[in-house]
Amino acid sequence: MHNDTVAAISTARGKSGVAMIRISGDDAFNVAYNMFSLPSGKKITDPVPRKCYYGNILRDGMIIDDATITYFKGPSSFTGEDVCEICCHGGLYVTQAVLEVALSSGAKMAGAGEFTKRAYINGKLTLSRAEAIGSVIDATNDAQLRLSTTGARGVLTDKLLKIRGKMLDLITRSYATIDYPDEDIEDNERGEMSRTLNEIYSEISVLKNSYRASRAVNEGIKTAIVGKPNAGKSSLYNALCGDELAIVTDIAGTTRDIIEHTALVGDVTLRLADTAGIRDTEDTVEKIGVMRAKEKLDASELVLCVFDGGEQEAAQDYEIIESIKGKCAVAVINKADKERALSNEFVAHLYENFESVCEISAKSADGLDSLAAVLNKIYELDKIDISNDAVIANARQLSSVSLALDKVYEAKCALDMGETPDIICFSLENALSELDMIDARATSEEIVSEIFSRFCVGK
Ligand SMILES: Nc1nc2c(ncn2[C@@H]2O[C@H](COP(=O)(O)OP(=O)(O)OP(=O)(O)O)[C@@H](O)[C@H]2O)c(=O)[nH]1
Ligand SMILES: [Mg+2]
Repeated sequence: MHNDTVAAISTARGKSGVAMIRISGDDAFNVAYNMFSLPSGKKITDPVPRKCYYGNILRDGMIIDDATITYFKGPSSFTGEDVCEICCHGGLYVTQAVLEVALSSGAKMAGAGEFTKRAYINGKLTLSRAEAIGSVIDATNDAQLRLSTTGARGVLTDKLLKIRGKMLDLITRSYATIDYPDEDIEDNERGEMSRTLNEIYSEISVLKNSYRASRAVNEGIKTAIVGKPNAGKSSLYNALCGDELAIVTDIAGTTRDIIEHTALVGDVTLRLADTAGIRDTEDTVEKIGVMRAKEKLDASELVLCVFDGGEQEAAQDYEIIESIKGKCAVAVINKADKERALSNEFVAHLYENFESVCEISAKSADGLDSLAAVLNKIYELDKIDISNDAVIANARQLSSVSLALDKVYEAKCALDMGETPDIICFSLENALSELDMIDARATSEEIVSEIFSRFCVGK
């Protein structure tokens, strides 16, 4: 179905030492053969797969660049088809020229994500692995890279296969009883099935719950840093971002505009916003800043509420605590390098009102590791090893896993209520097909196309 031959530049556009043009399909070798010759001028007629040859790229018989070429004979290639990879010089013009020679030699231009889509269609990759490869490319920090690499290695796929095996086994056992309708499921068989069902239920629950952690890593958490003026919000923002992005002075009311940046704290990606110190003010510009700070607080998923540990608490501190009610918020007692002037009573109040309290010095960066540990705990990254554990990586996978869990629950209830095996099987089969959507044993062409269209051309 997909054996037409396609080509694209697989490396990023821009000047670089080397660029790679990938050609995949039945005619990959013919296309490459037409445009490539060895330094002696000879053609390669019978290439050794996976061996890299050096030579020249020819356009109408003229050398336009020197390059290497590697032939991967299908199915032992990324796409599962015959593939030729040409590495030429990485100038914008030369790369485009080499691609155009491939296109004029019979290849078609590959669409977005086409190579990965072909790999998926040819059974080289499951859908969740293909998605994870996309995330490896998109990763902007170490936690995202570790999480995506785990998915790309097939850890989720393997976990799903194991759960699938247990479900199939249960279905087979239930069918065995259906074949002998006069016989009910025996008590010991019912007990055994119930144990397996509970196991399946808890394994799928763990997967479902892992989405909280993976979302914190991949998508990031909208976070507002709030507090009264001079508490050290901008200093904390700079410390977390690892750069002096926000202006810090000892003048109360320094920050007015919202400044936003992404920072990795622990394994959590924070989409951080530094805001104006919240207080009553007559200054027109600061007033707007305070209003924006309050709006940002309302719109954020997580609030880092900064208190100046070196000063006695003020009425504003209590007001700010009131405004975070109902939100996920961490109290950050700053300026730990100074003598503590906050009252014990106030600190106790913080413990009552916040998810967690940590003490730091934004100036010296002391205590930031405890803030990282608090965030890992809130987003359950203390329970999951993103370098090794199977996790649900996106909303599509979450939806399938949630529906599968509901169906397993239905099967559990049916079994507990002494229902007949066909009813239990019905729920289990539904659960199985929901679970199968994740690795696309049963996903529609439309969903598959939508997933791969998010990839760049050349991937
Ligand atoms: N000793 C000490 N001083 C700090 C610490 N963090 C911030 N400061 C000082 O506190 C003052 C205010 O810091 P900022 O980071 O500008 O405070 P802010 O909360 O952003 O202030 P506004 O933008 O005015 O609301 C500056 O003089 C900082 O150097 C700290 O951990 N220890
Ligand atoms: Mg500030």
